[in-house]
Amino acid sequence: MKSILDNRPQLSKQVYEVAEVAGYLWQKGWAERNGGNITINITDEIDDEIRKMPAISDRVEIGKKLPNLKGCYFYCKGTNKRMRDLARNPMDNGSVIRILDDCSSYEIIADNPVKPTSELPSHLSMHNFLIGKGSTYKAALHTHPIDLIAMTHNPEFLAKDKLTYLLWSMIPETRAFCPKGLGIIPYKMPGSIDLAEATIKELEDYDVVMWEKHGVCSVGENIMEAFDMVDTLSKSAQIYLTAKSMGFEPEGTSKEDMDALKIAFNLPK
Ligand code: 2HA
Ligand code: ZN
Repeated sequence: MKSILDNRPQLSKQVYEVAEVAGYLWQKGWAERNGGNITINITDEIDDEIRKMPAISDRVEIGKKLPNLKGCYFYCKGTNKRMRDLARNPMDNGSVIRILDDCSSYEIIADNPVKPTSELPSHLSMHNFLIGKGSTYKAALHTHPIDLIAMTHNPEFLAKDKLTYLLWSMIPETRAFCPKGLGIIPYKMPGSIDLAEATIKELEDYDVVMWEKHGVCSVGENIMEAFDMVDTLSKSAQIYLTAKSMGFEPEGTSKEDMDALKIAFNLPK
């Protein structure tokens, strides 16, 4: 079957990176059933031939006007599709959409009319926000990491930057590779515009945000970067939980050592 990826090595590379990460999400136990979603802004890879491709779906309302997305293209995981299937076959479990000129609707253009993720309002809001602030980030990831979600069931951890400092203090890499820390968003209905709006508000200060009792959202230059930040935070959460399960409260890196790290790595916070 003909695919939009045929003879487009750059576009293929990006989509197959998504497939690689989808496999990691499944292996980690972060992607039960259809859990989680990924979108990539592929507008830079779009040529005239793609621009002329006809729609293969009806026009669909996003539910929100997103002025920076006019004429943009995204690869999106499909709603109800499984990460473990996407890992093997990204173009049957996701599709390419074009944002229309009204900036509030989209159509699917390739390869199959697979309806995009239920979290499309949050994902597209994040991309709209990123473009608006001149960011070169192209990837948005939402996933369900067991350890990090479990931590959001403790109201004490939901105070601003409480989890950030706790997780940073478990292993120095976490502060170095997730230097803005972890934003917290109180529970909201999955897939809602409310959740989308709360998410972009937190992205002002963070690259990774927790959706209380639901999951994590992260943004990055590419999907590997977005994944690595969540993976690093999850490693810290596991160190914390392992110490607790051995019966003691982990000591955490001292304030002096944390401050020295901040200076040595020239970290923002
Ligand atoms: O795609 O994870 O939040 C399924 C979800 C919705
Ligand atoms: Zn989810």
